[in-house]
Order: sequence, then structure tokens, then C-alpha cells
Amino acid sequence: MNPLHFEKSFLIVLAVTISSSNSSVSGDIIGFGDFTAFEINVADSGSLPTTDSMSESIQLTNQGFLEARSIFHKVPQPVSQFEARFRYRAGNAAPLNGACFVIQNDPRGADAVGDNAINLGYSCPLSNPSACVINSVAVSIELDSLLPSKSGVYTNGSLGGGAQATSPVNLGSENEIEFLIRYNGGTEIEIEITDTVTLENITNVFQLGNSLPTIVAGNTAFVGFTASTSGGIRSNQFFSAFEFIGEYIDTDSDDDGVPDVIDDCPESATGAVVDQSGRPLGDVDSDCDVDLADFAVIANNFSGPN
Ligand SMILES: [Ca+2]
Ligand SMILES: [Ca+2]
Ligand SMILES: [Ca+2]
Ligand SMILES: [Ca+2]
Repeated sequence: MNPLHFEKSFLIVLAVTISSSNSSVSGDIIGFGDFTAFEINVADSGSLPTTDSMSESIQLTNQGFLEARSIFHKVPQPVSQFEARFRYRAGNAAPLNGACFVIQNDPRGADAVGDNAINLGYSCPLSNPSACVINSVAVSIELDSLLPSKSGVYTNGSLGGGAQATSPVNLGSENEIEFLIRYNGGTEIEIEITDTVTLENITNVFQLGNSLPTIVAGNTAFVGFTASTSGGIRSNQFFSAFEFIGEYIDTDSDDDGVPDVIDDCPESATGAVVDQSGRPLGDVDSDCDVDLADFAVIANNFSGPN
């Protein structure tokens, strides 16, 4: 159990009425183990991913045609702050093949998987919009055969733009590549990538544009990986040495008992009586306060006499 992990006592009360999923937070993930704690999803008809409980590694794509796969831990993990590590190895690196590390609260939960090829098992084409993994943040692994490989950070199942070259590290070199992903709260995420053979190393910082718990709509979320192959030259992709150390912080800026992450009015007036969304009772014009404008709406619509 992570010694940094704590829960505020009010959560025990909130758990009953607002979000029972927030009431329990799992411990850390240290390795894939025997894989029974993970859901493995295959959205193609190719040969199934191969798992090895001895080395705690999984071959998520098998050089099959248009593969789209994912693996997620079955229990949502604390994501207010976290450090994630894993090793990735690609054989037969080719364009339109790749993978993502994903944190998500998609409605499919641990069964979420996106589309194949350029969608990396995370995104989706216009023809298959429900495949996109939403309420999510992804760190991409974008392979190429001639150009430098790339890595970027994306949200809500939308890929494209923003990835940066990982040179001098080549993600498709067939060497074991170690990823270290750090999120300290706030709106930045740091990705450190190391080739464990050449020891070449690069660190990139990406802006999320919002806090990660806000993007994934929760202080807990499913964590795991997606991967794809293309219809052309196709890659093998292996994951191992997965660790996820997360911390759960349920910030409640206005102290109304509704955590910021699900509070429609995170700065409502001190002492205001609020509804389950953290909105003050009587805020009929939905601007998070209760004032004469709200009273005017009521007066205009008053239909008495009682
Ligand atoms: Ca609040
Ligand atoms: Ca509020
Ligand atoms: Ca108002
Ligand atoms: Ca107002």
C-alpha cells in the first residue's frame, strides 16, 4: 500500500450519495503478475495476445493484420498524482503501428479498446466513433520505419498533432525501452524515455490543458495499455515491468462536501447549501451564485397565489 495514500473522512458520507466508486481505492500495481488482475481486450480476429507470468510480460500485438488490443487493470487506480513505469519493445517497427499508455474512465471500464492502425487501439475513425476511449489521457508510442519514432500526450480518444520525436531514442529499435511517466497534480505530465541498451535518454514535458482528474472525470481511473497494427508492414509489441504508484487526493476547494472533480460550482459561497453537483440551492440561472438575478427569475415566473 502506498504510504502517501489517504482519504478524507467526509468521503465515507459522500460514498453513499454521490459516488460509490470513490469510496475504495486500490493499492499500487507492481508488475502484471499472473494477469488475473487485468482485462485483456481484442477488437480483431487475429491470434490472441501472449502472456508470460514468469517474466510478467505480454505480447499485445502479433504482427497480425489490423490488430487493435488493450490491457487494463480491473480496479480503478488513484490518479490525483502518480508515477508509472513500464518497458516496451517493438519488433518489425513500421508506420501506422504503435501503442499508448492510457488512463481512462471510459463507460466500458477495463474492457475499453479503440480502433486499429493509426488509431493505436485508443482512437477511432469517423466510421466507428464509439470505439474511441473517452474520459482519458494517453501517452502515445508512434512507430515508423524510416522517420524518427514519436511520443505525445492526447486526451479523450483523439490522436494527431503534438507528438515529439523521441530521438536519440528509437522506440522501434527492438531494444527494451523504459518509460517513466510522472504526474504531480497540476496540468503538466512528464515523460522520460530511456533505451535500456544504449542508455540514451530523453525527457519531454507536455501540457494537458487541464488537471488530469478533471479530464478523466475522476480521482480514480483504469490504467493500462492499448496497441495496434496496420494493414501493411506490421509490428510485434511487448510490455513488461509495469508499475503504477498513485495517490488519491480529493480536493474540495469550497468545502461543501462535493469534491472539485465532480463539483459543477467548485468555488460556491462558503456555507451555501448545495445539491449533489455542488451547486447552491436557488441558483436558478446556473451561474453558481444566488443573488437578485436568481430572485428576478423566480419573481417573473411566480404563478401564486399560494
Ligand atoms: Ca466542492
Ligand atoms: Ca460547490
Ligand atoms: Ca445564480
Ligand atoms: Ca449571479
